[in-house]
Amino acid sequence: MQKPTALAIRTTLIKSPAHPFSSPRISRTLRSAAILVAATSTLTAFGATEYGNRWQRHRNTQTATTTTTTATPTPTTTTTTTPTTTTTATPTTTTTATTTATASANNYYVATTGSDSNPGTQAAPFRTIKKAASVVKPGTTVHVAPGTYAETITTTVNGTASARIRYVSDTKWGAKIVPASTAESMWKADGGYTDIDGFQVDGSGSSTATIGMRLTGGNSSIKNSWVHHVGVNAQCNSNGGAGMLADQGRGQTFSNYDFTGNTVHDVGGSCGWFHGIYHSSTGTVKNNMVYASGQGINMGHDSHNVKVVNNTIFGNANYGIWYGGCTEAYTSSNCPISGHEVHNNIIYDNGGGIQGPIASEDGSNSFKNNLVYRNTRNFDLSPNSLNQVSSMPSVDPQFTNYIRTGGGNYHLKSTSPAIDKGLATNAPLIDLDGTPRPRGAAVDIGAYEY
Ligand SMILES: [Ca+2]
Repeated sequence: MQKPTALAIRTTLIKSPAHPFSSPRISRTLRSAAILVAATSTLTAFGATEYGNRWQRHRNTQTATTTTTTATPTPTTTTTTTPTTTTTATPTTTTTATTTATASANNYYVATTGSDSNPGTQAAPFRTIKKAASVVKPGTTVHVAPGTYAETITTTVNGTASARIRYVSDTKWGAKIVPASTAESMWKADGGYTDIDGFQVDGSGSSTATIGMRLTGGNSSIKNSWVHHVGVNAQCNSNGGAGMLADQGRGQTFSNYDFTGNTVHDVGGSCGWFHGIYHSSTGTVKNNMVYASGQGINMGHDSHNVKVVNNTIFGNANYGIWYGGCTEAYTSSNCPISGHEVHNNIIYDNGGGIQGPIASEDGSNSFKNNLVYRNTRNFDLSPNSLNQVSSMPSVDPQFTNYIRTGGGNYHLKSTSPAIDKGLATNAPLIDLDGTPRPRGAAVDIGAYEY
């Protein structure tokens, strides 16, 4: 083995808190377990063990500590329109499938005034999302009325490509999920072809819920949701956590997850084992705002071909965007960190900017038109990846009212250098407010189009 350089050692230490699956033996065992367990539909029990093991080998490099961030919890878009029936939000296959499903769907309704002995109609709704999830079929839409739902939700029924299952908060952020048990995940979507749209998840009432929403069934999405204060009371250790998480990657049974239009903040305090959005498979991360968390957007485990586009990421204790995961469990020949497209993102005022692996990285990841500014280190990338960087000058993006801990206004000022400087390729067709994109001469950088 080549003797590591000082730079390699330094970077390994920096990335290690977020770095999963260091052992090939553990990883292979977990892969086998994943396939077996998925086949028997008992992923719930599998989740905690797998997730915990990911970080086990890196405990010795952990340096951050847990703190409780006291950010203002209400983002600027609270009063915007209901996203649930708008199918133009995501220019991916998800949108098309959702439209098809809606046209042929049966519908169930859930409200805090309902009862699980009701038939689940609009006139006589269920009381719990859990009850609705037990009766859905491919093509079903579950409409959830505003109110607080103290539930630990596991959804297991699979939709299909042409008949997705949708869980919709009929008022954006109006249906609020709060912890009801000591479960690791507050909402775990094990069924595939599932869309979760417009919910609020508030984990502040639990010290054991370390994942807000988790997708494991493949071909699924979380859209337009607000996940906050997850893991802020948890121990900062290698068990880690995330506001939103997509599991199952290369060589495993399921893939293709989309995170679009979400606001995620206060996940894990300053703990480097916690992530706003953690993606370990294929898919997209677009139009999200992620802040005041341990890390911002993390593509670990077996992530590859993830399109991370038009996100606004600020004020996270560690990296804004981190990618990698295979560098120790695999060699570059069987698990290159490949095909990531990190474009049009604002990465501002984080502990680090964009960081990736030194080895096992084939130069196919691209980092274009990102505005990376005022991070402790803006770029911490391998030579292969640095060759793929085409970024804006490192200048102030000029938010309307920047507050590091949240509660500011993260739209662009008219003089912002981010305006009209994004790439059109893979850019979402609307912005985080639902405004059509592009507006003006070209796509802007960040989650909001000026
Ligand atoms: Ca524009």
